[in-house]
Amino acid sequence: FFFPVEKTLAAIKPDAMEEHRDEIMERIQGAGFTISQIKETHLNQEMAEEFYKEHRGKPFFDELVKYMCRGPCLMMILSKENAVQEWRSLMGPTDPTEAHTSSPDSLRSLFAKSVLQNAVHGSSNEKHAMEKINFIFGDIELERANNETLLSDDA
Ligand code: DGI
Repeated sequence: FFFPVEKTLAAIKPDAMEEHRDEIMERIQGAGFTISQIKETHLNQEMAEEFYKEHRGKPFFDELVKYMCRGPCLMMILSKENAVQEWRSLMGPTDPTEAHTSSPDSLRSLFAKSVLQNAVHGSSNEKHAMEKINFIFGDIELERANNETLLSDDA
């Protein structure tokens, strides 16, 4: 059988980066994800607003943006069969109090401090995954395309 590999965008949020980065990375690899791309990104306000544009206008939007800009995030493209859903279940529910009861082994149960400071991010569907991968890693794809153009120009 052939199982198509899916990609999702995952992020370790600034406070968790400082406190739990290595442990979170070990759990990601232990769960069978391939880390296809990885980089540290310190979002500025404009980027964080774009990253979470679906939540613009909600009461927690401003504090969410501020939290995401507090320091660098670790941005990753994770690959696996059914990666979007698999990464969501490894993260656990948005609110850690819910995570503690429904999925005690999840990353948010283990590492989130509150519903806002919840340690990790993951795209909620394949469309968002594509959009956020392009937003965060688009420059890498562009670089590659430019290099290929340069190479074929040389030939
Ligand atoms: O996809 P999730 O990160 O699990 O959750 P989401 O897309 O609904 O919300 C995005 C982020 O916004 C979430 O990780 C933390 C924050 N957030 C969501 N709901 C609340 C919230 N922050 C506060 N303070 N209160 C909320 O009800």
